[in-house]
Amino acid sequence: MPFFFQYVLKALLLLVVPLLAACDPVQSALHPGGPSAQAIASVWWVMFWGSLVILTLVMALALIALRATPAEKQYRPGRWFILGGGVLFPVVTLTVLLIYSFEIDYPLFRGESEPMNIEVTGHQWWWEVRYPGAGDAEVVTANEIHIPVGRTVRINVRSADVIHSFWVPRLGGKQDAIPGHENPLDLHADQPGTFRGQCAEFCGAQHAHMAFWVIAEPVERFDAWLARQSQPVSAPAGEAAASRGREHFLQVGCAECHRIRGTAAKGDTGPDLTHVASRRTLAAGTLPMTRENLARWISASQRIKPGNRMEDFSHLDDAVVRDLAAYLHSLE
Ligand code: HEC
Ligand SMILES: [Cu+2]
Repeated sequence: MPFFFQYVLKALLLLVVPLLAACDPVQSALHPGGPSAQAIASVWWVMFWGSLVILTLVMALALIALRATPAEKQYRPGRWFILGGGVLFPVVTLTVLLIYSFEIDYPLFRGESEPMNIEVTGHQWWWEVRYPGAGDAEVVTANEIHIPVGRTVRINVRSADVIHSFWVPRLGGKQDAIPGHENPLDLHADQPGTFRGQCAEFCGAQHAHMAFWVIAEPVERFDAWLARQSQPVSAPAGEAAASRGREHFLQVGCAECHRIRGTAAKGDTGPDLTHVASRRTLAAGTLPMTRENLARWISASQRIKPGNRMEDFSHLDDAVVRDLAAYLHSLE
């Protein structure tokens, strides 16, 4: 009995994890923020209550069987009982649930005729976000997707290396990012809000640090954001540290991997840093965006996110790192 007790205790402890996780709805599929997530959540609840009812029924029958007296155990159920419970019941239940989930799922893939397009590319281990536009009007950012409230947005999901999976639980289902292939996913937010997303397909060492944010805002705010993001940077005004940082950026090798529109930095293997300081986080949700964290990231990126594809710069002088951080922090 104490043995059995241990298992029960462990099972209860395991149950606490999802219960606690559900306290923070920032990334919960059960707190939908738009119609497709709403549809998915209703399927989830129907399946949940359906299986709970069936489980209770089966457990009750098992309990009755266990407690049967020897005389009662002689009872043999008739053929109809077996056929009804073993064949008819599952076939009918599963068919009904199948048709119901098709009914709900189908509209999720039909989409709107003229959605707004955003290209999202998964990289080990960050997300590139591109708002197509002609020439300089093209906006490129990373790990943060702004969308207008009340409009359907088509995310064209791609990958630059391995298979990733794009998932914003509060806004919709998952879509795989497959190399050499483009998969669409329509998102729609009913209300302004900030929704966390996460890579949902194991893609290597730093898979867990491959998060992103979707920020749904009223159309005017979204338009203002997009207009600002499409601007190249101008020479840093004010602080001398920032101007020095700008020089370092071009000299120590950052520009080989990063683009800063309006400067000679044109690399494209790392995130576009043109407006890096306007983002909420650094390195795909790993650190909050602050000037101190920019410095920490530059000098210790391989300690903070081991194995990530940014070269190690731990050899840089503290003063250089501080200047670089001052410069990047001025890029709003
Ligand atoms: C070999 C290519 C490479 C070089 C050189 C490089 N980076 Fe990076 N950098 C990356 C990659 C890749 C990432 C994304 C890392 C991740 O999140 O997994 C990144 C991320 C960053 C980020 C976070 C951006 C964001 O939005 O999350 C900053 C800031 C940054 N690098 C600054 C620098 C600075 C400053 C230098 C020069 C001292 C530099 N990088 C040199 C490849 C590079
Ligand atoms: Cu991934």
